[in-house]
Amino acid sequence: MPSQEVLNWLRTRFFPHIWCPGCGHGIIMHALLRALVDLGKKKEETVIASGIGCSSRMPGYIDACTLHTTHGRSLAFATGVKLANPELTVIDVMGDGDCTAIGGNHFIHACRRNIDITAIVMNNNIYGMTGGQASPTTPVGAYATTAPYGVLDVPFDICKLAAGAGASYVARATVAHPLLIEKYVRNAVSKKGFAVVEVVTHCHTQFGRKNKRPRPIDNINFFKDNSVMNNKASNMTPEELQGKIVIGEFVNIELPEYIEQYKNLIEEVGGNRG
Ligand SMILES: Cc1ncc(C[n+]2csc(CCOP(=O)(O)OP(=O)(O)O)c2C)c(N)n1
Ligand code: SF4
Ligand SMILES: [Mg+2]
Repeated sequence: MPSQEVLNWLRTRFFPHIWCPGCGHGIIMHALLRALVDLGKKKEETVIASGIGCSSRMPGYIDACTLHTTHGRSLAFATGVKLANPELTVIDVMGDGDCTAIGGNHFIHACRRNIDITAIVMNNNIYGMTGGQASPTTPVGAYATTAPYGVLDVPFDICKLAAGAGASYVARATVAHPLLIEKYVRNAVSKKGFAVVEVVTHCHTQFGRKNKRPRPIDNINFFKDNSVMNNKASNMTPEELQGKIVIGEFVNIELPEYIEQYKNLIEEVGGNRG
């Protein structure tokens, strides 16, 4: 049962929510709210943006300053909000389709820009909302409505993508590790720079029923049985890591933050003009 402090962050007037019973997205929302409560954040200073998708319905249920934007474009909205008022805590919640397919370009450029925003990517390996089409993170061989004989395309590793594109914080947990999600979200929100938390989650309705994990618990057990912490993974061979989900913090570095650089530039250019 959520604490009263967490319940205060919910727009219960919009319940029942649209998520299928047992959908992983609710576990992530709870962990996010616990992290915000822990950090002592204020609703009026916290912005939660999203695109479109089952995952992207999350801001509708959170009693903060929320934006439900267009599919794949939420990072552009979040960037605008943060630039307009850098004092705000800005969090962008996205699905794997939202973030790495239609929004892939926004994502990599937000990483390299290093603006102080937290991106939470809810990776259920599928387009849940639209009926189970394959996404850029659907594993090779998995079944989807657009891949009735199994997917051929090699999936993106979201954390490697974010690290390669220059994000200053990158971590991964699964919905079988809710305390890790909470911890990584706390660290990400506290980070000055672009921070990415990938949460491996399940869509038992669209992905699970085609891939032998039709019940929520099948997926939680799968994540528990197949996750490996990154310090342990670093001593494993590629063969041993086959099919494993490596979890942990991958990047946690200090880099020049975009708004601070922007402010410096304005001062410099303004000074030269005089
Ligand atoms: C411009 C645009 N293209 C396509 C869609 C249709 N659409 C809505 S949600 C979605 C995919 C959602 O998948 P994901 O982001 O992984 O979220 P999930 O539902 O799995 O949580 C798509 C393709 C749209 N709404 N707008
Ligand atoms: S369709 Fe999938 S992602 Fe969407 S609410 Fe149901 S279980 Fe969750
Ligand atoms: Mg998805």
